[in-house]
Amino acid sequence: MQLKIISSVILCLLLMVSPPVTVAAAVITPKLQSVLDQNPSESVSVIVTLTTDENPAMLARRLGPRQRSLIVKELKSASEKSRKPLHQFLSQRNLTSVRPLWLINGMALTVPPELLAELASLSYVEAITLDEEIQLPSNFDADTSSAEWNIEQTGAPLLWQRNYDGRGITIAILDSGVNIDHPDLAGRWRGEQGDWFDPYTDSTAPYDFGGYHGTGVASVALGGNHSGSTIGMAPGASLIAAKLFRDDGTGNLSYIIEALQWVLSPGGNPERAPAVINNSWGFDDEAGHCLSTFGSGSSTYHLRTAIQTIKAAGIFVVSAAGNNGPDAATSISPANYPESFSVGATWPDNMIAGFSSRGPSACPEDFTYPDLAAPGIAIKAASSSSGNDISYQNVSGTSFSAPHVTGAVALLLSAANDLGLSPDVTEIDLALKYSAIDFGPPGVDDAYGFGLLNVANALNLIENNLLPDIAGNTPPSPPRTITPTADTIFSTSDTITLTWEGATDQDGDELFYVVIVADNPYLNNPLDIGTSGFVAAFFGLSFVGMTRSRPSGKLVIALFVPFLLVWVISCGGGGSGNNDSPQTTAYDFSQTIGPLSTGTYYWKVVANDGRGGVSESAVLSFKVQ
Ligand SMILES: [Ca+2]
Ligand SMILES: [Ca+2]
Ligand SMILES: [Ca+2]
Repeated sequence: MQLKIISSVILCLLLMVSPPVTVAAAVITPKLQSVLDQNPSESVSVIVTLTTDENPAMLARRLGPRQRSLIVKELKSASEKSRKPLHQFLSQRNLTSVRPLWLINGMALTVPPELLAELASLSYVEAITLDEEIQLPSNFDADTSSAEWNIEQTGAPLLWQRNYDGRGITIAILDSGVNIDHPDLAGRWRGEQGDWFDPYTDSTAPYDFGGYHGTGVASVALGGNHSGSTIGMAPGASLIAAKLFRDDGTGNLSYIIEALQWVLSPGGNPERAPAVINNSWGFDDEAGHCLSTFGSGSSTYHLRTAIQTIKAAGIFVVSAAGNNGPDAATSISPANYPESFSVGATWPDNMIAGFSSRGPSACPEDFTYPDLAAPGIAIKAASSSSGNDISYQNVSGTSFSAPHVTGAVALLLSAANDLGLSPDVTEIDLALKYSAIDFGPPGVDDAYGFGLLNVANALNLIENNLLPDIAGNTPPSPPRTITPTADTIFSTSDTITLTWEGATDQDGDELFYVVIVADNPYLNNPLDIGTSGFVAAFFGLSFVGMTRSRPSGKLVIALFVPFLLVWVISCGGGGSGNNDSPQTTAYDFSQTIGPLSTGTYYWKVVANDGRGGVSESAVLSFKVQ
């Protein structure tokens, strides 16, 4: 029996007091706490989030991408309402300099340390996290080999020949800024009110600074041919941009959240949201971590909520996979969120770059990492901060791989418009993956993901209705968690066996199961349940191996088994005769974990049919005393 359970989520929460469901003390994240411990008398910049009945990503999913304006309206009004008592509390203490973050139902502010405990005790405060700083990635190198090979490699010119060049599609570049007057970007700027967003200085006109990172990234997505060769994927697309970093190259999470808010509603108008956003940045210094929870010493879980909400509103999210390779499990956030489309970097000869971050993803449920590879070494890119300065640099890094995919998405959407098709974000995602050219180990792997980007092949899948049959795919039935349940109490020396009844899939798809165990009901920061101690309760039955190559991942029990049940028969008490009707507890799968320290634990099982169909069990809990 080959069971692959590779855990990469770092276990920290066991050391924390677990927040019980109903107790309303807010969480101060470990990272914030350590800052406070180091500088106990200094004011600190934080993000405060507020309790809510419906988390923003859930709200966005409920309303769906066709109701983007309503999503924005409801997020704003829900957040405004929940912020009210906090505003009051703060103004009584003369703290009025706050920035609302409706996308995550919170606000950003700088607070004196003595106020933190008081804030944390407010019943409507959900969490107080450090407003973390992030550095602009610097990916430039001095390589001077020739350039536009990279665009050719993706098959983009084949779409241009058919007049599909991204026209009518808006790309948002979230980066260091952008020089819209560079001759290769001139004419792309959409230029409506609110198309430029600079949360730091409220500058009114777009510009770039320093290494011209954003200008380079934008030029790979949609640059032109001023120098005699086309340097961008979708030269007909429109550009809008947000400046995520100050001119010194630092940025803070709260401003990134504000920029993501802007994505949903540029200039206050959700109708003008871009079709695709490019994130050539990430928490590089926390490679191998899934920054979506309170754990891992990080507070960046708000970023996950923001990205989830944008994706649910129908916006395609592309993220650079990071430059932390070649070691395994070097994924970074936000690229390693399942909602992000992550892109690794290749050489001109299609070899994966050594620096390109490798899977498996640190985030549970992120099926592949990276999703795709695209050229990322010796890329010719525009390079100037303002004005029509015709400068170029040859640059390297996954920062420049990502915009190949961003431009490809614009190309596919513009082609689809012309063809009278309207693929949604999931279909674009599938088209890119299933048309990729396989390199490295056969099938999906941890270096190339599905393979090398080929946008002409991707269009072929969309145009000829060759996408994996997602429309016709039925998600699996939910797995049914069986034991343990809320009234089960274990001791700290017990190993604990979780059992569940497998899901069924109408289409006969093989199913993968992900077991998630955490010490909080939100299942944030799942425990590392390790590679040992797995017990499958199957007797005398053979496994059918996985039929697809897939990077083994995280808390995944990647099993494909014939449907089978183990009947635990408890015979009724005494009496004559042997006709006791069996009391049955049926389960197909089990997973042994522990021992665990005292606390209440929550767990669920996710079934995935590998074709976009996912179903989740109910969440059960148990206690360890
Ligand atoms: Ca992904
Ligand atoms: Ca491969
Ligand atoms: Ca299915």
